[in-house]
Amino acid sequence: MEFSRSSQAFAEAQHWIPGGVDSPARAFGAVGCDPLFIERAAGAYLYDLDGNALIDYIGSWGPMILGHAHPEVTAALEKAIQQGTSYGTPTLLETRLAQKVVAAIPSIEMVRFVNSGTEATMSAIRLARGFTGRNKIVKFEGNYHGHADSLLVAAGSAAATFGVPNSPGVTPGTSQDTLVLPYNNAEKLLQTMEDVGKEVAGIIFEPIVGNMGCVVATEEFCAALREVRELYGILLICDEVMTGFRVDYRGAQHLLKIQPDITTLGKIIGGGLPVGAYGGLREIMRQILPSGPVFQAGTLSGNPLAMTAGLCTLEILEKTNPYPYLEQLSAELAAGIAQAAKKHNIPLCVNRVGSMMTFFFQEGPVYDWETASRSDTRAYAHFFREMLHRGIYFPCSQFEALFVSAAHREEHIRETIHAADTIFAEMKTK
Ligand code: KE4
Repeated sequence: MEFSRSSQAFAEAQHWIPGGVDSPARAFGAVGCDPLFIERAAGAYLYDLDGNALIDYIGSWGPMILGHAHPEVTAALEKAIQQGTSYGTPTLLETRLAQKVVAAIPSIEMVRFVNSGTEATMSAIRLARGFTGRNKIVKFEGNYHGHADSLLVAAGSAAATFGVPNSPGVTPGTSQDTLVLPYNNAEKLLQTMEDVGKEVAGIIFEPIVGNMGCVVATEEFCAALREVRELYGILLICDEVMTGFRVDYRGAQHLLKIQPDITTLGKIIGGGLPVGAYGGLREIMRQILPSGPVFQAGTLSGNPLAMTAGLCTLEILEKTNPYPYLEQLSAELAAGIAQAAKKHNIPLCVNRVGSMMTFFFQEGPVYDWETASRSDTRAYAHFFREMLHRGIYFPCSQFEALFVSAAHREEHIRETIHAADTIFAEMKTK
């Protein structure tokens, strides 16, 4: 496959936009080639500037569970745009989408819409601090919650030492209020909260991690989260920006049977337009301005086009219930690629929940950042480039999840497994 027009576009973009991209995740930095510039998308396909059709397993990093340019979503947006694009006023659309989110996720009694997952998690943390009057928060290694300062923090030097900035521009003053612990380590969490639990406003976690690659919270870890919540009055902030409406219509919290105080959402609830949300128990959410003192605002929050795309997407998910189909197709993809790797003696560990999965290039198991980071990222980069040349668009990092959409069909799965098989056969000989 030829990608020269994307490379030319990338060279031009780098003159005007830092790194040539508006988000580093799409820069292909970890896979050793230029990013593709996409002209349009439909169903399971992306179409790049060079006219290549690529089977898309990113789906805009999660939102496109129905596939691209779903006719009903497109039609709803074409109708909505005739009414204008933004009013800066309340609209019924926001109430309707709020009612849908509340109906789907029992732990959410009220919800506030914002414009990104970052805004959702940033606001959720401020709310937890405002509600409890405490300053500290806890996050976990390998979990990503967007780029708010207090979340761009690496683990401190010692267990009880609070975090250190992991980006220039984040101050020690900010990061000292964030404690970073190993994910899926119940003992460490319980032990550390014994010392500092009473200072902690909230614990934010991905219930099924997408951002170190796919890793699921263990029952023991979920039990420890529930325990420290009860023992120390810490709020649980379940970050379902990626998993919300992805792994189940009722979220990962339904699968893991965990009852958070605050849930953050994004991606699918915007149907591909910029929407984030945070929601939770009424007594907590009422603390948000103007019903309460915790400040949060946004010019385009609840934008009518974004609400329309989100509403239509959730309506289609409710009406068609694609989850059994997604499970069947995703299981076939995971098993087929795992079988091909085994046949060619390529070390591969597959973690999957529903239509979200990661192929780790290692024997496994992968259950936290330390084990995920043992993956052979060079082998993954080679696999990614070879898949791309076969017209298959996988995540451009070993430490991301891939997604199957309701627009994928058996033939796409078969083509992808066959491509992986041919690549593994070549890799074995190297
Ligand atoms: P955004 O600010 O990118 O909308 O959402 C931040 C966020 C929060 N929480 C979770 C669990 C997330 O996965 C994300 C964003 N996910 C990444 C992909 N791993 C977005 C891709 C990108 O940054 O371009």
